[in-house]
Amino acid sequence: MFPCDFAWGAATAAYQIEGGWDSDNKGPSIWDTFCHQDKGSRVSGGQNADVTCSSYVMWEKDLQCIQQLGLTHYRMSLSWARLLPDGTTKNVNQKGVQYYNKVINDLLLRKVSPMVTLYHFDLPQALQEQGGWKSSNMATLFDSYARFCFQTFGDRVKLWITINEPYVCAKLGHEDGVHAPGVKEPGTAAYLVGHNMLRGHAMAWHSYDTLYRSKQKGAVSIAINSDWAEPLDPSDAEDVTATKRYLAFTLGWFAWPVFVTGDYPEIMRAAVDAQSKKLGYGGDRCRLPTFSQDEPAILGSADFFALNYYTSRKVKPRRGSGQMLCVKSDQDAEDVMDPSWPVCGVSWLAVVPHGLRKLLCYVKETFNNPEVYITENGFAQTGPLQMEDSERCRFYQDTINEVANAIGKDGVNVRGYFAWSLMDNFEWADGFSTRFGLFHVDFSDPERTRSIYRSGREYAQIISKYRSQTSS
Ligand code: GBH
Repeated sequence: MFPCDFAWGAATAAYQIEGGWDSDNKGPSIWDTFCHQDKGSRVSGGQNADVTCSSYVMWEKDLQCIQQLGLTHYRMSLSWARLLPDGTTKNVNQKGVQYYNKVINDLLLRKVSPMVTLYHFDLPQALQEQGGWKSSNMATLFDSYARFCFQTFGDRVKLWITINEPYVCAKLGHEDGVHAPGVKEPGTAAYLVGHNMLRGHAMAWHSYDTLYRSKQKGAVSIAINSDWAEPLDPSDAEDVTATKRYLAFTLGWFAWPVFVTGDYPEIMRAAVDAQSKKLGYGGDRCRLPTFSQDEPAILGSADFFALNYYTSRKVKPRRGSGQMLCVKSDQDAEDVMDPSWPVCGVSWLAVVPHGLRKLLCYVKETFNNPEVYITENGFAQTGPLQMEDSERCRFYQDTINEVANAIGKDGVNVRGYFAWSLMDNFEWADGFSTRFGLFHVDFSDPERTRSIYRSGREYAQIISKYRSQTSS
């Protein structure tokens, strides 16, 4: 039921695992700045990822973990500011190039294929100072960085993700201000940032398509995060419409332009425009931008669908606070959890494995049956350390079963699954208190010793079971 070349992976991101934040000429990123500013008040416990798992100096330990799990693929991200300290290709940091060359070569030597994300939240601070993602020319700067990476690593890397979760960067980074760069400009900045990220992504995809594809024969996409959502009361027409709006503002915001029309979902644009009008905000269309015909097309700018799924919601229309200018208020949907869903670790993560199967079916129907990689999915642990994490074992069994059914029974073209995460790491605003790893990392130990959780052994067994079925 899993194809023989199915990608069995685990994922990480540079800022969350590397450390070495100022080693060997690396430039600071917006996450370095965010964690260091205001006496560390931005992140839980004043923590930062200056050292974190120390993968910049302990990569071999990660490689051992990868091998112990029997992964066929490893999803990692490149630190833009490690490669290009001021963000531009005028100044290349050879130490950074050497580091990623070693990682990629070590993986290939062990027959593990890298999937490489160019951008996972960590913009070079130098580019933030020129306006960051709010500024229109970030798109071309990103394109130059992407070309540099294709040129430098593309002879060996065949799976690329341009940008991880533009939704999170746009909304948590520029509306809620709980992620770097900590901008709080509700109702305007998030749409602008999302827009420039889509433009940058499309430019990079076209660069790959015209300059590298024929030689390198890889595939490029953008990783989009979305909850699965269902109407709270399926017989209530308002709940049904609110659910459509909910999905239009999460998955649709980024997937619709790339896979369906080259523009934002109509439901989304109509909602933003109506709200703008109601609040007297400068007439139609001025908050949610439009794409220019003179730039590389957004439509068709992905070779597969990259989906990050963590949880599900039940949806009804929003009550009150319709007077606020913000994404939530445009979206006009209130989301709740079903009381029967267990919540793991963090408060937002209701454990709903069957939601993944439904979301996969929705992706198949809505986006014309694309190849899908589940680029992230995971289960968090907080509080006392539990090495015998039977709930997470159960979670991986159930989830992978749902993926098997999506493939076998629903005919979804799922090509791979990446667990988040290979190891415990710096969980953004939550710091180290939230543990997503298949390996535990002891952050009080200078050696940053990695130890496998029971769920890591479980995942390794699942992989080996399915691989032996398909290879015989
Ligand atoms: C992913 O985002 C990230 O790509 C990854 O780096 C991260 O470590 C992983 O998830 C685990 O969190 O606190 O109520 O505002 C997942 C998508 C969107 C999930 C924002 C958490 C915050 C909800 N995330 N959401 S809330």
